[in-house]
Amino acid sequence: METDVGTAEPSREVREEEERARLVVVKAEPFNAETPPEALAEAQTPTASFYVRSNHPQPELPAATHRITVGGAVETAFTLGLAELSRGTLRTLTATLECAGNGRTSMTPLPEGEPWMQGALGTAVWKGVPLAEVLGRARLRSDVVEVLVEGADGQGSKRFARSLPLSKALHPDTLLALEMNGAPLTRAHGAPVRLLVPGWYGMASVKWVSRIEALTRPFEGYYQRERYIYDMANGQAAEPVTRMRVKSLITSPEEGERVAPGRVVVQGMAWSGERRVVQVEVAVDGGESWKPATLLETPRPSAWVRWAFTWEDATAGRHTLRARATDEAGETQPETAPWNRLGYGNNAVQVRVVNVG
Ligand SMILES: Nc1nc2c(c(=O)[nH]1)N[C@H]1C(S)=C(S)[C@@H](COP(=O)(O)O)O[C@H]1N2
Ligand SMILES: [Mo]
Repeated sequence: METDVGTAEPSREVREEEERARLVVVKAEPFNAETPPEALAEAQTPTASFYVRSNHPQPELPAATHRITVGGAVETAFTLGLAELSRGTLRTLTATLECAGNGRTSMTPLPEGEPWMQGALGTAVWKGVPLAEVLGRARLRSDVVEVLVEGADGQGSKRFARSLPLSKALHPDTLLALEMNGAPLTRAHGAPVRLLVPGWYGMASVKWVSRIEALTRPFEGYYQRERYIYDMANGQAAEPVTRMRVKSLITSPEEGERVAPGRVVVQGMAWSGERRVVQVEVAVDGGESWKPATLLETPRPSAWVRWAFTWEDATAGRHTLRARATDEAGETQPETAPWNRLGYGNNAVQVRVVNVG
């Protein structure tokens, strides 16, 4: 059969070009890019606009032949192909991913690391098989404490690998994800299979999964012990970065936008790890005059909730807007997040400047 160039599917290179065109590039190689502000205003982030965070060049794994090695402290070690994995119990869920370094550029003094503003964030619908199902087949030994999941990127000790405590590894929402937003994963997001750990900062959701190992001792690897830790640089032992802290963002009006005086609808989203957000408040023009916003959806665990606030009497001039979320455990966003050497977990209240008139 002849190939009709005019109607052929765009090549992978062309698709990747398009993908990059819709992102705010932070670094070209390895590719790191933010979700653009207009995409953050959508309830679900389109895959082509979803932020990409990679510590190494993206591996290209052939879906047809890729196999995951499952071993360690298990009764039955085996390898698993993608066709076989996809015959497991498929689960679909909506989850927000935020990079632990999101918002790093507003920490003072500026920590080392990728200069993320607020766009290392997105919400997608994920489909996959619970990691617990695969671990069940392997039958974990009774002395297992953690489960290690390794990607196919990075060399030697810098191979991207992360462990999860057993309880999180066995949680039914922790998935070996095959699909994102109703389509097979793209290479940038971990094709053909990634881990999805709802409620935790993005580093836990290992892309390009190649190996799963049951451990009887805590994992000491580079991306577990040297990175993704809250190092307060005060001589105290560093704490691991885990769940996403309670946070909200304003998506409309956009930064520096000019709006008409009178009634202005302020919109945004809020999330808090595996917890539900119960309240979002908005303050206009500094001070402590916080007023409740309306949640536009029933809050769900592990996914952001959209909210709106009507600013009734906006007068001409420059104004500031702030949003502040509180979760079901009573945790509220701080004015300033605790500074740490690697600049993680910045969930401080943001200031949005708007011009009225
Ligand atoms: N194999 C592998 N998995 C990885 C990473 C990586 O560098 N290599 N980066 C992690 C980090 S820090 C984040 S925030 C998320 C980002 O996922 P995304 O690129 O699909 O948005 O992937 C995580 N999984
Ligand atoms: Mo990240």
